[in-house]
Amino acid sequence: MLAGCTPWPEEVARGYREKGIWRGQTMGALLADLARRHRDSTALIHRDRRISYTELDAWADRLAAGFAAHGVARGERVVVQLPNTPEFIAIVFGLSRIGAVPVFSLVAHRATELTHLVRLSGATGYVLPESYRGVDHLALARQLRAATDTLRTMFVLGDAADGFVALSAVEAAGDVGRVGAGIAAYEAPREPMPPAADPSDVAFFLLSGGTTALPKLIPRTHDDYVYQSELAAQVCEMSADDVYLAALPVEFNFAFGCPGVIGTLQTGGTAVLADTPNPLDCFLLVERHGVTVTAMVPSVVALWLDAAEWNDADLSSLRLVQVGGARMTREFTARIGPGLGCSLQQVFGMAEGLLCFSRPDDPAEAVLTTQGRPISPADEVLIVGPDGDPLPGGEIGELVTRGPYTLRGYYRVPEYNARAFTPDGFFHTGDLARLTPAGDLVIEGRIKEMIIRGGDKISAGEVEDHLLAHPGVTAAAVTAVPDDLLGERICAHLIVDGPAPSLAELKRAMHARGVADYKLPDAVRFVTEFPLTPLGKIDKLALAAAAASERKADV
Ligand code: OOB
Repeated sequence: MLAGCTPWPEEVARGYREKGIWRGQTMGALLADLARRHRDSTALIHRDRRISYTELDAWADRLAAGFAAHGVARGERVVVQLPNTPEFIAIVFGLSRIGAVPVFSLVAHRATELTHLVRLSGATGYVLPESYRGVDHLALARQLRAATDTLRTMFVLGDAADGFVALSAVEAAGDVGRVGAGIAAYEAPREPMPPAADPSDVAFFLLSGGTTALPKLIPRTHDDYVYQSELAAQVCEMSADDVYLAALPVEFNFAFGCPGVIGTLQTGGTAVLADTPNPLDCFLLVERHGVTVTAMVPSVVALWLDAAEWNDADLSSLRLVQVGGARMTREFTARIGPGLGCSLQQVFGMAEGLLCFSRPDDPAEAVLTTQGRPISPADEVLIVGPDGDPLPGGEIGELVTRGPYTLRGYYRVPEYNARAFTPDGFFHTGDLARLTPAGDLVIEGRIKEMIIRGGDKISAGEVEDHLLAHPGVTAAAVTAVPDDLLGERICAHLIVDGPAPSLAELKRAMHARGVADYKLPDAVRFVTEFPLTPLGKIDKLALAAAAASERKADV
């Protein structure tokens, strides 16, 4: 396994293989297999483009050979930052075929986050859009190259500019170069590809929602991901007739493989890639392509529900809407099925692994009020107290888990891993949960310092660090405050020396530092001292409660 990653213990891995949980298939080989089975069926739709399984496979091959021809070697990391496009999918498969490891960056990431990702991963390559939503990504990339040491090649989706390699040139190099494991190889055998990746090795890195200052890298192996997305598709009863809408960004685990695009392909279905999750864009796609399944975060569902009330789009093809990523009230979940005319599936998930789904035949009340059960019988889930000991049934405690698709360690952070994992490999999720008598999981809160703003996860510590860099700010604490639309918003509690900066000033300064916009604080309060817990730590619960009560008083 790639150095810096923590493998599953040998005997555990052997058990997973013997039980057929891990099939020994790489993502690249999976696509070749799917192309053999589903040939001319439509794999991907984006705007007016339709890409068949055969085409996707041949495309991944050309990219694989092209990346290899451009010096991308097995085991090397390549940061991939692209909007929802077929290129994203083809590139991930292509890189995987040569054993290179994509690092999934969010499109919203800016210089600060990208610099961190390149440094932490030691990436030699970076795939980026030319520009996206008014942001000049070429300029960002130049800044990134100057700030980091390892980046060798920057691949751009768009026209070639000085210092960049156009993806079209990568493909062209692949066309005349080597062709590998895909079915194209059988039709046109040429030079052999570099040795294929090992199924137990890392296929790509996902990003953690972030509880520490900056995101950590989550190694996902071929074995574990091929299993996860296939199983998720089974639980969702997916078939070749299903049309999945990737309304959320595909770099988000939910839309990529829960079952997402990958699970849809594994059952021979069609994945439609949306440019935005906005209801008006997505309703057109549902109508046009007969979408049957989609996945959303609660704040997006809220927009869909409002829009569905006055919009007369025909959503009758929808059969299942998966909703997860943040907490929902029963009042809210009860609106989803009737409002969209389909079944609701609650999902508790994390990029780190564990997925819990409610099942189609669960009692209606359980679907409305719980996050269901782990998708794999091999998932182990415990609710533990502060001392780490399992709590009696029904009590609220921290959710810890291990299993065949849950990581055993983040990349290159051994000290952090020593705290986040028990010696026997259970991962501390930082989520507070309980189990119902029927065995369903209910998320009750979290102990990790994370804010869930709409679909975005923000680490309090990271925002605090940026605020502390502002002149005059002597202490900063960041908490969530409840919000009707987004679930939570970001509140900065500051102690300042001198004149208090305005919220707009703080936001401008953070933006100028190259921080992604979704992390900018929504509110600021100034205090003269922080309340402390009995252990002498900043009492964030008290701060959040004070902010919430002031907000109520304002209304
Ligand atoms: C998904 O993944 P991440 O990695 O962005 O965030 C994981 C965290 C969890 O630890 C939990 O704090 C929160 O998001 N979360 C939920 C939730 N689902 C996730 N909190 C309450 N209720 C839920 N249903 O968010 C993710 C990944 C795959 C599928 C779905 C969601």
